[in-house]
Amino acid sequence: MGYSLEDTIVAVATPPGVGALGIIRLSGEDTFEIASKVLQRPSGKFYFLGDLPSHTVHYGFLVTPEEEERVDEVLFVLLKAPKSYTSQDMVEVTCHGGPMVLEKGLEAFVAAGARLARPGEFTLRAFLLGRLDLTQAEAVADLVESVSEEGRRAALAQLEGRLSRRMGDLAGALREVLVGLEVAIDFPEEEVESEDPLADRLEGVLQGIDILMATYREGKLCREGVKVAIVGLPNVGKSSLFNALVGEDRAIVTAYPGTTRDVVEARVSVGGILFRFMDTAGFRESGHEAEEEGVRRARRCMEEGDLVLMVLDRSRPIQEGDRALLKGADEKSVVVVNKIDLPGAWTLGELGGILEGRPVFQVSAKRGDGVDSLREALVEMVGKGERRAREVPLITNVRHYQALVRAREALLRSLEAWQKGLSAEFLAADLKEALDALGEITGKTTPEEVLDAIFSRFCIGK
Ligand SMILES: Nc1nc2c(ncn2[C@@H]2O[C@H](COP(=O)(O)OP(=O)(O)OP(=O)(O)O)[C@@H](O)[C@H]2O)c(=O)[nH]1
Ligand SMILES: [Mg+2]
Repeated sequence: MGYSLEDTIVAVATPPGVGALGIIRLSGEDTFEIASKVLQRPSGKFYFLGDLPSHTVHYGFLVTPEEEERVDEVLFVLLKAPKSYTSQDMVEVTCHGGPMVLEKGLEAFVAAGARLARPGEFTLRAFLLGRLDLTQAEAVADLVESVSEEGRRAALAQLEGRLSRRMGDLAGALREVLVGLEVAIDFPEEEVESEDPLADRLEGVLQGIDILMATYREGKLCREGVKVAIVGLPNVGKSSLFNALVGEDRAIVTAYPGTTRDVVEARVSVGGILFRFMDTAGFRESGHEAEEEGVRRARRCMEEGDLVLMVLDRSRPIQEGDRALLKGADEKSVVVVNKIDLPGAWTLGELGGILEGRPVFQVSAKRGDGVDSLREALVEMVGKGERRAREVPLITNVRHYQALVRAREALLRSLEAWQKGLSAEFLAADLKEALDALGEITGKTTPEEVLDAIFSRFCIGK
């Protein structure tokens, strides 16, 4: 991605397809000049946008620049630099939302001298011109893509700069320590700061980083939704449970083992949290190619799940396969004993130590008994509430998390160097590395490839 800010870019900012309205936006130094070749007053005279006051709405026609053929009847807003999304001169034209209108409108702007924008290029400009830092730019994409109430809230908080401020505080504290050290390096004969304040300050920053890192699991779940894999042997009632949890007849249920093969996903919002329930193929060796692939997918789904519902059938004796599954249970596993409406073939007591304190729910997926409590327990397990009291911004993004990990490691090294009595140069090098890692989060020191990867994720027009 080139970082040219000079040319004027244009894109349709609304989704493709038919809609009531469609918006074409432009940004760049020549925005007003270009738009003045395309936007006409109802009288047929061209507007001269440079003379219009900023942040005002105007009515007219979008025309082709040469033939002056009318393309659409429009309203447009002009935003003069620096008070715009990109902080350049911008125009946003509201057209009727049909693909033909928008395509022809876009062509008119290109014929008048604009260039088609690349994905994320408007937001990239806002970042390069310093109106947004990188966490805020990423929050724009997260906000647009947010799939749950919690995800939207976290993205907006990040867009408003809560994470940026936190990072600024941490970096500021580190920089102070570094300045002190540099003085010690340049003037070795002067009294070096006594041990405690420096170690204390480093510990303080470390603690700040730890607090942020602790929010990552929850942050990630807010942003991406909670993946709940439903697994177990064939015919135990996984698809029935899936349908009951989703509240819809989505997956095929039959009395024949081996019914489900593909992973079936359904998204449901419960208590502001997005759950992504995944129904999977029952674990067994069938010798049947499609089913075995289904089982491989089920295993992958179980590994990737944030929560795993291990389903057992209480109406038939426990199988070796059930035991094997339960032995693999870990802190993300929940045991679901199904078909409690039928006479039981075994009791929980018989499973003994195998459950190792894992939560167990007894349900009848067919009749719906116990399904609501299971759903509520899942919300509980994702664990919200705690954080709100603390008012700590959420880390929702793996890139931020990994940078925090690196900053933390560098800080631990510098602390160790200090305790070993190594010279100030050693400490300073590690501290600089920690600062760089923090700077990558906000975009101060982010390598170009990383920026490319971030902005290419955006849609065109954003
Ligand atoms: N009585 C009773 N029958 C159930 C219950 N849950 C599921 N079943 C029945 O058990 C059979 C299998 O149900 P499915 O939901 O298809 O089971 P599955 O685990 O998805 O099976 P596969 O996809 O083959 O692995 C069907 O005949 C269901 O009607 C239940 O709670 N009570
Ligand atoms: Mg099934």
